Amino acid sequence: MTYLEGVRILDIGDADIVHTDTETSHANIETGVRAILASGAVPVVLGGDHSINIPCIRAFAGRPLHIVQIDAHLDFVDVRHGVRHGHGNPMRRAAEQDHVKGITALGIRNVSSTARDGYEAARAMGDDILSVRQIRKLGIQATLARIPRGVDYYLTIDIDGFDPSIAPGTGTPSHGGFLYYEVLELIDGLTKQGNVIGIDLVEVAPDYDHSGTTTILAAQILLNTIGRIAHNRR
Ligand SMILES: [Mn+2]
Repeated sequence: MTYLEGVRILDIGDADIVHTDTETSHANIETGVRAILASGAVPVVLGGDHSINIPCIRAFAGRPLHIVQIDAHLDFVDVRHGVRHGHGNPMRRAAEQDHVKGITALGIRNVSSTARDGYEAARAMGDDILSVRQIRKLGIQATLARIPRGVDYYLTIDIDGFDPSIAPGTGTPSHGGFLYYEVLELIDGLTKQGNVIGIDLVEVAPDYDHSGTTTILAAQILLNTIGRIAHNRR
């Protein structure tokens, strides 16, 4: 346990991942996130692929929240090749949960994880979807204004939401992504207009980036997110 500017930080270590057994792995993640929530702390969960969001959101059952997703891909696939709990499915699984009151998907672009019917389902289930280009036209403040205020947010950051020029270390890079300050300013605004009660950051694949810049970006955005949560907390 360490203290950073009055913030108590607990590290519960890695969830036990049983390779080839997604369901057991997810159950182990959910147990860990529930333990963090029971302690009164804000879970900050590092992936792993985006499927780890599924047990994280389950762990918040009974706590109404709005999901803010930073991602190149919509991840709203219902079932593909029999897979319901893979990294293309998390937002669909989230939207099915009673405690998830809405989803704002930011940065969605290019060839996606999700086909047309998935986009239609996402919109029908209340997903607000904005591309990087739409956000640049709107500006950060107008983008933030589309997100419900004064509620609890769960922030899920897929590193591929960033541009591959600054985050090449990921499995499905997609050009035309966010730059650092765009995401930081979105997160800064979010922590001022409501409470961020949980975070995951996913899809960092260090082996694909021998320069290490992707992991530094991930650490930088997380450190600054945690700092803003602590600073702007209500
Ligand atoms: Mn994703």
